[in-house]
Amino acid sequence: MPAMSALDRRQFAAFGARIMRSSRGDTIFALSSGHPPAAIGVIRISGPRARDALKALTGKIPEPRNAAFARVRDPQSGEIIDEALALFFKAPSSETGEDVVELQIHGGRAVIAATFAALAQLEGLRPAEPGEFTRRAFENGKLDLTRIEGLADLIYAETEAQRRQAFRQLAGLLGNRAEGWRKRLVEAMALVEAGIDFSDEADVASDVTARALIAVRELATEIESALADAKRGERLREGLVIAIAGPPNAGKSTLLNRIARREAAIVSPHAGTTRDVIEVHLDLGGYPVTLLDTAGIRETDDPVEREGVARAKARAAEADLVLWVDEGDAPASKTPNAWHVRNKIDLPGARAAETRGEKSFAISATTGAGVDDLLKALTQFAQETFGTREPALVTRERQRRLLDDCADALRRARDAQGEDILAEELRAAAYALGRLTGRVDVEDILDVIFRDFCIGK
Ligand SMILES: Nc1nc2c(ncn2[C@@H]2O[C@H](COP(=O)(O)OP(=O)(O)OP(=O)(O)O)[C@@H](O)[C@H]2O)c(=O)[nH]1
Ligand SMILES: [Mg+2]
Repeated sequence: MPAMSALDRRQFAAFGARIMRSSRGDTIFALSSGHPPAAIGVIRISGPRARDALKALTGKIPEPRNAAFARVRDPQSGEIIDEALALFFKAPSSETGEDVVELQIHGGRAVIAATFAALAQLEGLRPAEPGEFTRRAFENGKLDLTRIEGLADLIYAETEAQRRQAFRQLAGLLGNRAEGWRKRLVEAMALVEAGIDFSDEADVASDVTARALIAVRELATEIESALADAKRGERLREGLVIAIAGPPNAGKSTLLNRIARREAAIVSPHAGTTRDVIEVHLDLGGYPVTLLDTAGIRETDDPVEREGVARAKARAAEADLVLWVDEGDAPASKTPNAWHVRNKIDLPGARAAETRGEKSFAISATTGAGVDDLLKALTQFAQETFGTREPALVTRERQRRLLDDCADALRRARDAQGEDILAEELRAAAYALGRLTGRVDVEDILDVIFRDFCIGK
């Protein structure tokens, strides 16, 4: 290896310092509640000096998990900053697995600033970096990666269905399944390894290998069926996309505004008003929906409008559903996932709705006639997309990729020629599951299992 240059060394030292800074030795603090001002502000402190910090600021340590009234003082001047509720959680029974203090103070900017300043004076304390509390919870084995993803989704959940899905993930729906799969996989690996050990006794070897292969087939089937879910978990996280498209001046923007109950898009009698794609977020019966208003589709020489039309077509092509709005009863656009919405039925001469094979609606975006029926049908569409089957296990692309890797390795294991290759594919499968939860070092587990296996056998 070539010698390090001075620059390399400096970078290396800086890297080391960063690692040291984020090391477990530090005690961190942060405002865990929302932006001030608010009635209450919750400051969390985590780390080996959390207890000392509480003592320094309030002069007392309440019984673990019991709330106590406390006066928060500046430790240098002794001046009272605020009156608070203090809680102490003793390691490892805390959110992060370390000693944790929660101070509930008044949520004013100056109160929080003064408390932060008091904490920063204390030795060994520093403000937390984003996500650092959760990171410590992970490092201390409190939460695996799938639960952390559930936690993040719970914080960002906007609708009931999203909240339920996020909560299931936080409670360990996928994490527990993956852990169970990994244990069975490790058992199969132990069998294969035993087969290799007994390779001079042919019947014993083929018997244990056959048992391992049965387990591999079962696992492959279960993981494949978890993956065959039409990606509804990911879709629920992201929400359904419904695009309003159609010729210019059909009343697309008027319809969007009526459904959104606000003037999100500009409406005008000029054809070609909407250029950019306008998005509004809706909660339809608990399901998240992004409704798009797009430029009226027509041939045009105006370069800006042409770009708008190109965007409209692209977004409509990617949408889960297109509402094709026009003024006649021309069939919906060729897209298979389009519903036909005939608008302006309030105008004299407009004919009554005609029912056809496809979904078809007759509305007036201006008066609102027929819009409730359209919304009911959209809600039902969302329900059918998300809600009819059992909850999805996979809710993120990352999880799907790793389960795909695992299933691929299991399929290769199934067809492997020879125990060595079989063992290697099972190791790859276990590695993918280990990365999914992030909780275990696969190699460590193997060492333990094999040691036990040899002693026990
Ligand atoms: N009578 C009647 N007029 C409507 C109705 N819906 C929209 N309009 C009118 O039709 C005109 C065009 O409406 P917009 O909502 O801007 O139409 P658009 O489809 O978004 O048009 P572009 O953005 O140009 O493609 C406006 O003058 C609206 O007031 C309706 O249901 N009844
Ligand atoms: Mg428009």
